[in-house]
Amino acid sequence: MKNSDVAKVFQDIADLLELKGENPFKIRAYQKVVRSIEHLPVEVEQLVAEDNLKEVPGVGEAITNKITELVTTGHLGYYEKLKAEFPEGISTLLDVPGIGPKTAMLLSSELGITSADELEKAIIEDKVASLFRMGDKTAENILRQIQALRKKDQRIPIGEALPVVDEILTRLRYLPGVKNLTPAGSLRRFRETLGDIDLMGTADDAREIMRTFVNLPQVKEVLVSGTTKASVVVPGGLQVDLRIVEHDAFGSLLQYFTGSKQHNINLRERTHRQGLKLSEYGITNLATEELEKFATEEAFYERLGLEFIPPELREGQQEIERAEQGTIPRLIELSDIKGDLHVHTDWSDGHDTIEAMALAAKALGYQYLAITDHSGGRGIAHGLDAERLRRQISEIEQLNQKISGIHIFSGIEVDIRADGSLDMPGELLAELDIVIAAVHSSLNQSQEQMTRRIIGAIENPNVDVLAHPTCRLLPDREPIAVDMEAVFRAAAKTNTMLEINGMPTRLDLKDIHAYRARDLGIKLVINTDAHRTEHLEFMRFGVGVARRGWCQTQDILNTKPLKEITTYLKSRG
Ligand code: DGT
Ligand code: CA
Ligand code: CA
Repeated sequence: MKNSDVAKVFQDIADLLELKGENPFKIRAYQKVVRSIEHLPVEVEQLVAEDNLKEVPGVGEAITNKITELVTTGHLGYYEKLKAEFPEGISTLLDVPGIGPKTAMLLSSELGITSADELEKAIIEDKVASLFRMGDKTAENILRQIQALRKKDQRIPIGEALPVVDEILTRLRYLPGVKNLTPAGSLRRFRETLGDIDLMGTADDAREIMRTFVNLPQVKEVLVSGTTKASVVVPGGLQVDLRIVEHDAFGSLLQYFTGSKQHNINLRERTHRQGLKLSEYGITNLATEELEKFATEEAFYERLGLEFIPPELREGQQEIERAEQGTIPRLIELSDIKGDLHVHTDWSDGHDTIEAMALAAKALGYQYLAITDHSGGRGIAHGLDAERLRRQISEIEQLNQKISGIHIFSGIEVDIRADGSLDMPGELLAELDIVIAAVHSSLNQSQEQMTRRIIGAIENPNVDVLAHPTCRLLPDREPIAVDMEAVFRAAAKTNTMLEINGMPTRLDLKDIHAYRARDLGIKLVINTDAHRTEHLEFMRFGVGVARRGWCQTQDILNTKPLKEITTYLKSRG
C-alpha cells in the first residue's frame, strides 16, 4: 500500500468525522496524520514492519493501531464502519471546495450523486439548482469549483512554469509606482509542481498594473478582472493570479498567500491562543478589534514572537516550533554553490565542448566544474569507452593549463549495469577525480533487484556519488521501484554521496528524500546534469529542493571552495 493511499484513507476519515459534527480537535488530529504521511520520506509499510510508526509526528497509540491494521490487512474496520454511516461517495463530494457536509448529504440523498463527475452532469442538466433555495447561483458556483478542481489535478512542473512567470514579472516590474512584485504560493515555496501561480505586489495605483496584466500578450483568457485582483490563463493552461495592495500591507498579504495552507492553519491556531486573528490584511487584536498592518513578512513573524521562516519550510511540519525556539537553520543559497559536479559535453550526448562548458561555469562565478560524460553502456548515445576516456583525461589536463580562473575535474557518469556492476574498468575509475554512478536502463526490475543493484554501486569503492537515484521524470515517469531507506543506509555506511539533480524534469532526490538523507548525515551534492551551457542555470532548482529538505551549507559538498574539495576528493581515493 502506497503512502498516498494511506493518507487518502485518513483524509476520508477526517472528512467523515467533520460530516458527523465530531470534535474539531479529533478532526485536526487526523488531518495532522495525513500531512505527516504525505511528507514521509519512507514507506509507511516499512515503518510498520520495523515498529517505528510512533516516530511519525502526530501518530500515537490509537493511530499506530489503525495504520498497522490498514497496511497489513489492506482494510481498516474503523473506516469501513464510519463509511457505512453515510451514503457512498460522500467523501468525494466533500473534496469539492464550496461543498460542506449539509450540501453533500442533500446531493446524495435527493439526487443519488456520488462523484464530482455525476454532480457536474446534474448541474449541467439543471437538476441541482432547484435543490437550493438560493437557486442557480450556488449550482453555478459549484460547477466552477469542480472544473477548477479538475484543472488543479493537472499540476505543472516548476521548470515549465518559472520561465513564463519570469517573463510576466519582467513586463510588470518596471511600471511606474509598482513595488514588491513577487511570486507567492507553491512557486515561492518551490514545490516541484504547481497548481496555479500566485503573484503579489504593491502599487500607488493598482488599476494601471491590473490593466497591463490582463492585456499581456501571453494571456489567452481573462477569468477575473478586478481593481486589486485579476486571474488569467496563459499558454499551457496555467492560471496566473495577481493581487495588488497598498505598500504598508504587503507583509501580511505575501505571508497569507505564500501558504502553505497547513502552515497558515497551524499559525492561526497558535495565534488564536494569543488573542490574535490572522488574515491577508494583517493581525487583528480580538479584544480591541484593532487591525495591525505589516509592510514586511519579517515584521509579521516578529509580531507573533517567531523567527522568520523561509518560504520553502512553510509546509506545516515542525517549522513553527523551530521558529519559536529560534532554531530555524540558515538554509543553503544559490550563492553558496562553488561549482557543478555533473555535466556533459560533446564527447558524449552533450551539445558543447569541454572548454565552452568550463568558460560558462567560470562566468557563473564557479571555482570548479567536473566533466562527467556517459560511459558507453547500453542505450546511451556516444558514451565513452576506456580508450576515449583516457584521451579525455589528457585533454582536460591540457585545458587546465590553458584556462585560468576555473579548475576542471575529470570525472564520469558511469552506468550501473543491470547486475550492479559498473560499465568501466575499476583501475581507470580510480584515476578520475570524481566518479558518479547512475542507472539508465532496465528500469523495470523488481524493487529487490533494483535495490541490490544500486547498493552494489554504492558499495563500490570507486563510486563517489550516486546520481538521480530514483530516475523519475516530471511530469509523468514514475520513480523506479527501489527501497530508498536501504539506499540511504548503504550510502551512510560507505560515506557515498547522493545527488540532488537540478534538471527541472528530474529534481531527484526530491525534497523529502533530501530531508531524510541529510538527517542521516549523508553528504549531498547539487548538480545540474547540464547537456549544454545554458543548463548550468538549473542550479537554482536543485538549491530549491535542498532548501525544502532543510539543507545547510555544510550538508552540500559543492559549497566547499576548490582547495577543500580537491583535498576531500583526493582523500576518498
Ligand atoms: P498550488 O497552487 O496548488 O500549487 O498550491 P498553493 O499553495 O499555491 O495554493 P493556492 O494557490 O490554492 O493558494 C495560495 C495560498 O493561499 C496557499 O498556499 C495558502 C493561502 N490559502 C489558500 N486557501 C486558504 C485557506 O482556505 N486557508 C488559509 N489559511 N490559507 C489559504
Ligand atoms: Ca498556487
Ligand atoms: Ca491561487
